[in-house]
Amino acid sequence: MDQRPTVEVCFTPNLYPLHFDGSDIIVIIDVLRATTAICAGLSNGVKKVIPVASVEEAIEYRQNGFIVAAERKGMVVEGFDLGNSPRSWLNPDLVGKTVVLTTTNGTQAIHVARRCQHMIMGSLINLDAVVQYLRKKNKNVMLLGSGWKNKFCLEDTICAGAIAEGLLSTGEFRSEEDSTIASKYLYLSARDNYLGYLKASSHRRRLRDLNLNEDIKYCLTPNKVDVVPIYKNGEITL
Ligand code: 3SL
Repeated sequence: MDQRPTVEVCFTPNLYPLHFDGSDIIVIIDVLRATTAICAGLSNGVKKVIPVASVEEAIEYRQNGFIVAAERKGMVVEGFDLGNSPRSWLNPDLVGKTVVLTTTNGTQAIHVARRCQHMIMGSLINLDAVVQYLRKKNKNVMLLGSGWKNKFCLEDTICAGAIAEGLLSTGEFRSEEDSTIASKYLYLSARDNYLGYLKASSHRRRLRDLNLNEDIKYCLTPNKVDVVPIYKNGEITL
């Protein structure tokens, strides 16, 4: 029997119960833009991130004096300090601070998987760091795309495919699911030009319409940072 650990892809949070079979490590992926913002912020000195699923919870934290980032429909929710533009998370004022975060999809995916044994944040900007981390752990991995309101999305799937390919190409991991094969092939056709490949994708169009092209470029640039954010007891730290 093949004893190698598995790496599998789950496209969206609502499919999580169907795919979850006790995988040891869950990698949450929200390339545009939640997990990218978390990686950018923590690598820039943010102390910890507290992800919350609802704006109501975020309001409670704000009332208790926390810095709170809240995004809905791609925009900063009125009355909040910041949203999930990764570039705004590079602000030196955030160094050493705790930031509470709620977003349309990324923090929902974290919420869905919150009871797993071990959860980390993946994106294109920390791609190689995640692959190295998972190789060292040598455990069964599930790559969970955040999607858009539980619909399939291309950029998270491509990132999942990149991580899967990084592990499978070592020969140390195996996969059985068609979702993993599909993600891998999407990644292989996109890897030479993520920006061009994703030109017509729904999320890229949505953010472009909000004049967030610079964010898109940032999020689609692989290996800008060398960190692996880890979720434990409701908090994300390095
Ligand atoms: O859902 C999320 O986590 C987002 O990052 C959505 S958006 O990029 O702000 O549209």
